[in-house]
Amino acid sequence: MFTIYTEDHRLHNGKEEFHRGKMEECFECPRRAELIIQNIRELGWKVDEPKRQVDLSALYRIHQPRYLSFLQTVYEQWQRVLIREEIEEKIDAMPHVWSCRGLRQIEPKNIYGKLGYYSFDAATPITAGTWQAIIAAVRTVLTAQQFIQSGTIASFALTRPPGHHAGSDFFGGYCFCNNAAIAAEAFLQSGAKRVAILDVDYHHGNGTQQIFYHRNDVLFISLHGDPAEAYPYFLGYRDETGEGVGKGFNVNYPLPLNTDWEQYRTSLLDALNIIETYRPEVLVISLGVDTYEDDDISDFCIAMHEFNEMGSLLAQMNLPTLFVMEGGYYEEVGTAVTNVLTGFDQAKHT
Ligand code: SP5
Ligand code: ZN
Repeated sequence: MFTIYTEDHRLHNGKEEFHRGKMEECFECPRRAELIIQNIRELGWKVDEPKRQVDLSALYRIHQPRYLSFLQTVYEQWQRVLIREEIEEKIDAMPHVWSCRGLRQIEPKNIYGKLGYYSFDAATPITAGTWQAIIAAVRTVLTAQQFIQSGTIASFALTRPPGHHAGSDFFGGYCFCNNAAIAAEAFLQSGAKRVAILDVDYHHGNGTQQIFYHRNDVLFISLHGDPAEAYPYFLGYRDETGEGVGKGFNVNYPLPLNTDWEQYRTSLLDALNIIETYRPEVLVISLGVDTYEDDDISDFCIAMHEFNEMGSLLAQMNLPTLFVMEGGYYEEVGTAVTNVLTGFDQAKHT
């Protein structure tokens, strides 16, 4: 499968995240993408760099301008605070306070206040090169999108940082800009009338849902750990079906802990039926492989070889398909990804 990749993802290099009551080494690290590209290179697939001159207007349609300016400048502001407070250690920017029920939603001037205002967790550190990596990921997904637009049947955007937890004006869950949503918007900009996004990451795509909740030109379907039990907890229930003209165009499959492939497959087939009825012109897959049985932060039980069948079921939709990398936190992450993509390719050729 034709892959778009750039080493610029390495510029986003968080040190620690808040996990189980203390700071632990980041799960979302450059090594993840390196493991994946290594597997892809071993298979001899064509790999291109993202195009430099790609049109970024879809990025500005999906995310609020003031949120994007915040992302672009936050690390400089953070650095100034560290210098003023005479801290020499290079510390990543990270929120520690949030607004909740009963509190106000006003953007504070203070950097700690701003970090909390634009985020929902303390697992998504911002480093010196984070903004550059974010833009590199957006260029990556938009380059892959362009290839599909011009007739390539499928492509894989090896994006890092991932995107599906990022909303129009918030970051979290290792995500800053919603690569899959930006690609969907770009398809619409270039003439598509209906786009479907299917999110198979273990975690609910809360950002993607928020972005398209009031719209009917993007159908969003997510299969994920039940929010009553699983991160990100505060969205992803079955009764969230969209609002206004978006009613019926958001579909959630909250699944119990320890869901295995047989159970997963049943919901996936149901989701694929809904997509078929919607008749989209393109399919965007938020490809998280953290549903694997040995993933370090998730609780599903999909075996490595079962990812091939996932890919072949997706191919049976017979749609131009853009795969966008999301989660997956274990040594064999590259094998899981190439199993999905190989399953897809093989089904296409038979
Ligand atoms: C893109 C993506 O996959 N983001 C996921 C972010 C999850 N971060 C918090 C993980 C909390 C893990 N809880 C441990 C439960 C292990 N049974
Ligand atoms: Zn995930």
